[in-house]
Amino acid sequence: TMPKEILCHILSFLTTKEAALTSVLSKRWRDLIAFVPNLTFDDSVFLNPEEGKQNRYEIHLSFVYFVDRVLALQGSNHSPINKFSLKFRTTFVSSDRVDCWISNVFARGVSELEVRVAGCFQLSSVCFMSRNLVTLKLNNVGIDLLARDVFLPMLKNLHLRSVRLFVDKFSFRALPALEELFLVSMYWGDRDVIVSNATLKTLTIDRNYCLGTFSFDTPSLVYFCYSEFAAKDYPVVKMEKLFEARISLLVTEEQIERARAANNDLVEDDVVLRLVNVGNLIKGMRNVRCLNLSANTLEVLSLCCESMPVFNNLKSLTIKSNKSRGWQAMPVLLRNCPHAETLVLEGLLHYVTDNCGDACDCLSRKEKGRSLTSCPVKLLEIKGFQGTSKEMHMIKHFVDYFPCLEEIKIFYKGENCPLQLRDH
Ligand SMILES: *[C@@H]1O[C@H](CO)[C@@H](O)[C@H](O)[C@H]1NC(C)=O
Ligand SMILES: *[C@@H]1O[C@H](CO)[C@@H](O)[C@H](O)[C@H]1NC(C)=O
Ligand SMILES: *[C@@H]1O[C@H](CO)[C@@H](O)[C@H](O)[C@H]1NC(C)=O
Ligand SMILES: CC(=O)N[C@H]1CO[C@H](CO)[C@@H](O)[C@@H]1O
Repeated sequence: TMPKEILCHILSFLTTKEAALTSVLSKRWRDLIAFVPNLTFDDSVFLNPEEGKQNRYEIHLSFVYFVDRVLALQGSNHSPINKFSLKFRTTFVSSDRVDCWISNVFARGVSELEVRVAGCFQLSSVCFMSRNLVTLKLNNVGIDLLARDVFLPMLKNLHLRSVRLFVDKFSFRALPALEELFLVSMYWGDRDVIVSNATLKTLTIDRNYCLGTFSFDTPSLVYFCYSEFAAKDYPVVKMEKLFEARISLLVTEEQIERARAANNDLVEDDVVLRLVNVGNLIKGMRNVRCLNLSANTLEVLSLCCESMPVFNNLKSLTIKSNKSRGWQAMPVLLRNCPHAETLVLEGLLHYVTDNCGDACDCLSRKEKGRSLTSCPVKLLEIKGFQGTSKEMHMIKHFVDYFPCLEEIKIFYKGENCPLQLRDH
């Protein structure tokens, strides 16, 4: 028979309920549940809606008792624990009970904690006090937190999704080992958000609600993913070590209209000013090597052409196109990437504007293709090709004007392999 460690390892892949069910099989398996180092409790296993019993009070309570029992069993065996994951939607779990469970696993040196709740749940600050915790993932909880309650000296990964943080003055300073931070669907109101940490390497900001400013004092940041409505401004952006950035601004149709109508008189316009300030974010990213911009972002950058930095380290540029978004900023962007080697265009069709003629052949121009002739791109990848003659003309134009082009890869819409082009 298999050694105990291997059996426990296998059990770690199951949710704890399934693991506990296996304990029905034999006394040996039953004893093993006490030693499983990764615990995943998910009440959907208990509240199975198919059986129409999700409303029965005992069923809800049985989840709570089950967690209690497994933890008690493990505690009395002094077994080590790596991971504790708790997912529930029942409203029969009290905040005190969850605190007890968390304290229990913290005392046993757990390194990963995940709490995911459907609905509202108020968590105490207990989960921000652990000497051993390396990964903390919170989803859909509210926490009242004082900066002095934060003690996570080992924490490397922090994922906060829909977490309502009520803090006096939260800064990530209290997390000296932090390397990875996810801020998703957070509600910041009109506060100014500052992400400041010398050790942070990976930062993902996704669909937060933030009307104030965003600052990034993150000198070690390597990967930055930003998918967000424009903040009021970006007063500090320090990302000197940035390797890859994916910027996907969220904009409303109204913002696009105001941006297109904008002229110098309108810079008082708050909406336009926000979009102009996106330039401050882009400026801070000037050392990036791989830059990936969405169609909205490229459109917004048409308001930031004046402040566009020179991307001296940039080797690879990816642009997603959309037929209702313009390429107005494309010429200045290409001119400001003096060492780009790869250009990936995810779609070619775009909204025609005055200046795109500097890059493509939408409008006939005297100085046709001007911005391409200084661009050292060697590899051009075109994705989502639809085979229209407009696209064909554009590709021919690129071939004519990019002076260093060595290779073109064209991918048909929905295909992962490039088209095989025959030599003529
Ligand atoms: C158990 O948890 C640890 C710590 O989070 C993790 O490194 C490991 O891969 C997990 N093992 C399994 C089988 O899920
Ligand atoms: C660019 O980013 C989008 C999502 O943000 C992703 O789907 C795409 O694969 C990225 N492209 C490259 C070349 O990294
Ligand atoms: C293009 O942009 C419009 C408007 O934002 C959006 O509805 C549409 O899904 C986008 N198309 C693609 C292919 O991304
Ligand atoms: C800038 C900043 O707040 N840095 C914090 C995050 O990481 C370092 C690691 O040494 C801490 O010392 C800082 O408090």
